[in-house]
Amino acid sequence: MDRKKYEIEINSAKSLEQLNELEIKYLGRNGEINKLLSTIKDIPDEEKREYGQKVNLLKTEIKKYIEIKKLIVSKQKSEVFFDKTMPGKAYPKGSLHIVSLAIEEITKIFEKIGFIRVSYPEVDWEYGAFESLNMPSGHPARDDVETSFIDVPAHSTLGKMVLTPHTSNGQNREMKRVKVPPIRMINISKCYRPNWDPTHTPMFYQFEGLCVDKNITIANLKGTLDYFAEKYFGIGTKTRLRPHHFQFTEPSFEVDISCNNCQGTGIIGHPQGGQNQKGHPKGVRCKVCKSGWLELGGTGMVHPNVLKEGGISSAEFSGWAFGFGIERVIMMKYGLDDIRNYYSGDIRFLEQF
Ligand code: FA5
Repeated sequence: MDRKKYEIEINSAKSLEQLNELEIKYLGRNGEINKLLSTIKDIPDEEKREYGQKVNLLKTEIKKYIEIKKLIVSKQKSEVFFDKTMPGKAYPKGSLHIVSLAIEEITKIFEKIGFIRVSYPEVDWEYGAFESLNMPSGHPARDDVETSFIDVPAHSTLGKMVLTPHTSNGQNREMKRVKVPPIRMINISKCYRPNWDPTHTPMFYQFEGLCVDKNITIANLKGTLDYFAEKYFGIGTKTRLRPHHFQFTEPSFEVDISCNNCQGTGIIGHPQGGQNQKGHPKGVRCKVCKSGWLELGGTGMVHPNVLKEGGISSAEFSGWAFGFGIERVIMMKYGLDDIRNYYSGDIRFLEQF
């Protein structure tokens, strides 16, 4: 159906009667939408789902369009005659943004195991974003996180002002706030990096976990990651750690979670099961992960220099930290392919959540 056609028709309607007629024309039992839906039998099987989704989206759009136009027309009419006895119009309801929903959910998951939600500045000094994290001025690791600087005079000891490229700037602040561990922090804040592609936006959110206490080990870290993965992504989701490098953790890891689309096998099984000629399970490669695993983000044991800078003795205490992207976990949970949609302001996308 020509999308412009219905827009023009609905827009040029001048009365509620005309709009009612258009409603029947498009949404009625013999209307255009049902005609489109009735042709679904002629669509190839693999395209049926997408076709159905598109027609349903169109239906919602037309419904909304007519609803809004009816409001406009009745308002114009009411300027002439206002009937106080008419029932009120039901305005479309708003809802929380997909990122706000995820922040609420993640906060609750960590609060349940004693973590305290904090929010540290998204505009900070170089000291918080780098120096306090074992990345002295001029250190090449600083280039790994491309940074936007604010055009104000530098602080004599804290350096230049930056838009924080990660939530790790909260680590030093939290250590200095708590002074003596235990620390169980979940820091959720906006971060900024000059990127723009399907998996990167210039503004994005990270959530940073920090746990410091006596006898904290990688086993605690792994247990917490497993707990988070099962709560957020669903029962049965597993995590694995791969060696990596961050200047502020030692040892450092990348965390992967098992893909729920293929149950971590990387293969969508053949209905009859069995093995192919090479002895691999029969089936096709999973389109979501390709390998059975999806990359979640960075983690590791807090570097002794970072503890020291926060005023905490590394002889007495140890800790771990992680930093994951909120947009990325949403993407992984719902199988989305472009995080730029989150910020497009397109209500049709946002209404799905
Ligand atoms: C860091 O930012 C580390 N600070 C994480 C960390 C914390 C490691 C504590 C160890 C201990 P990285 O640059 O990999 O790491 O970013 C972490 C996550 O942020 C990425 O996996 C990604 O999900 C998200 N991310 C990074 N840049 C962007 C961007 N431009 N848009 C959206 N998400 C992003």
